[in-house]
Parts: sequence; structure tokens; C-alpha cells
Amino acid sequence: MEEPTLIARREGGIAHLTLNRPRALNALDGPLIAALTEAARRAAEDPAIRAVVLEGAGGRAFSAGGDVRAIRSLVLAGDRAGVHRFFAAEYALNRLIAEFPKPWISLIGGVCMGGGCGVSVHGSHRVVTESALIAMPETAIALFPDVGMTYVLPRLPDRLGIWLGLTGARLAGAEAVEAGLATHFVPAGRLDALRQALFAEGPEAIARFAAPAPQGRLAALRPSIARCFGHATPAAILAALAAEGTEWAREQAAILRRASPFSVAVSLEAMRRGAGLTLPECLAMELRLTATVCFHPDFAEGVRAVLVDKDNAPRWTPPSLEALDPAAVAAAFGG
Ligand code: QUE
Repeated sequence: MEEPTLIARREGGIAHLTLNRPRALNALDGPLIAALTEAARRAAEDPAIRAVVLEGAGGRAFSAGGDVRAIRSLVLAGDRAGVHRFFAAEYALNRLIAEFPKPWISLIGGVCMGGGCGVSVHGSHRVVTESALIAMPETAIALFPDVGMTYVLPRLPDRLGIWLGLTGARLAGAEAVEAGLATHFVPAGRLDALRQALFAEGPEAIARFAAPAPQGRLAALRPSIARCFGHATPAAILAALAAEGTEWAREQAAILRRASPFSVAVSLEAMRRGAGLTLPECLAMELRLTATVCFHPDFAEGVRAVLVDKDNAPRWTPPSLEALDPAAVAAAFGG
């Protein structure tokens, strides 16, 4: 028997779910999303289950995201219904987790990006270790921060979420707590003991294992991020970064200029709209956006450059923010 891609075990009153595609960094493909949805439904209904504990197998990743290579194949085959099906199922799972009637506890070590954030951040408890690397890197592949992150990111303090969603900046575990994406920091060496305590006692155990999050570089950057990422357009953000006159600001501008111009503009607009929407409204907006964004030439090109050919040399259409037609961005939102 081949190992299942979702391992679901019962440990006393806890449903212990393990994402088990370690060679793909536990990326969420269609079958894994379906299995996780089914396991979540059963755990919600089962009166003997008091909480869910979710983690990733293999030690390197919680989850690297959605299976964007497979989505690219659907796009290249012109399978619009298939693309819609994938994202509709993923976003429905994100909503199920947000509305989950019991504690949904994610234990996050290693990479947690994109879709990995979507199956953790909406839950009640997000425990990170010092090995956690949390990011929304979608603009690098000409997608946008989805999985309900258009709801979450604009609500983080000091425009941190806008910065994360546009640049794909990676937060270490303690920084994720500071940003509000994670709720507890637990040293990796105590994770096995925490897991056993969760099985024995339930969610109350977390407080005993949590340690003060060590200070990262985020605290020092917050004022600059707040000054630069509150603007309404990519051009205004680039102007604010130029006015900072620091090495950090020059790096952020370079990152924004390397990403897909179309995707940067759509991502900023989606997060700005998301600030005034509910989570279900954000997920509905995201689902509508996938129909345009995934079929824009930049998406297949971005996945090719970053994940298929790995040349990291995408050729964007148009190639620069200056050449981007604002009407094309507005059209992605239905005008
Ligand atoms: C941006 C992304 C993703 C990414 C890299 C980016 C993403 C994603 C993966 C990924 C990584 C390793 C795997 C895999 C997928 O990388 O969403 O299957 O083995 O899933 O720059 O949005």
C-alpha cells in the first residue's frame, strides 16, 4: 500500500492530521485538499473530538503552498473548469477552517507559504518554531495572495501584510508571531513534548510550552514599512521607497520590479479591497480573480521560471509597471 497523502489519526480526543507529501514540501494538490476537507468535516461533527492538530510530514515543511505546477498544466490545456474546481475546493477548505467550531491547531516548522498559510492562519492556534518560514510569495509567480489572505493581510498592523503580500518577504517563526500571523512561539526542541501534551490535555497545553518570541529584524523595519506600503498604487509605493533612501528600501523596490507587474498591481488592489470585505467576500473575490490572473500569460511564465525550468528569468507581459494598463487591472476585478 502506498502511504496516504493525508495521515489522519485519533489521539484521545484529538484529530491529528499530517500533510504527507514531503517530497513536494507537502504542497496541497486536489486529492490532498479533498482529504483534508473530509477529515475536517468528520472532526467537526464527531462529539468525541475536541480539537484538530495539523502538521506537515518530513521536517522540512508545513506546506509550500498549492500545487501550482498542476494548475499551470490545467491552464496550458485551457481547462478553465478544472482551474475553477481546484481553487473553489481550496478556498472552501479555508472557510471551513475559519468557521471551525473547535480549536484548529497548526504546528508549523519549516516552510509555510501560500496555501500552507490558508490551512493554518484561519485556525484558532498557529504554533511556530524557530525553523518556521512563513511567506506569501505569489507575486513571484504572477499569482496573488489568495487563500483568504486578502482578508488577513490588510488587517495586520503597520501595513506589514501589504508588504508581505507584494514582496513575498519571509518571516521567521518569532517574526510571524510579532506580525500576528502566528499565535505562539515554541522552540523546536519542545515540539514533540507539546504534541504529546496536546494529545493528553488538549489546547490548554500550548500556553505552558510557549516561550517569548525572540526579537527579529521586523521591529526595526516596521516604521519604514508603515510609511511605504500604505499607498494606493505600486507607483506610489515605489516613490515612497525611493524617498526612504535606505539599502532596505532599494531592495524592496528591486523585489517589486522583479515580480510580475500585472500581479503586483492586482495583488495590491485585492488587499486594499479586502480590507473592507468579510472573509467569505474575500474568498469570492479571490475565486473570481483566479479566472483572469491564472489565464494571464504571466502566471504560466512565472511558474515556469520559478518551479519548472527554475531559470528565475521570467519574461513578463507587459515587462514593467510603467507599461501596465490600469484598465487591465480594473478588468480583472470586473471593471
Ligand atoms: C511562489 C508560490 C509558490 C512557490 C514558489 C513561489 C507556491 C508553491 C510552491 C511549491 C514549492 C515546492 C513544491 C511545490 C510547490 O512554490 O505556491 O509543489 O514542491 O506551491 O515563488 O506561490
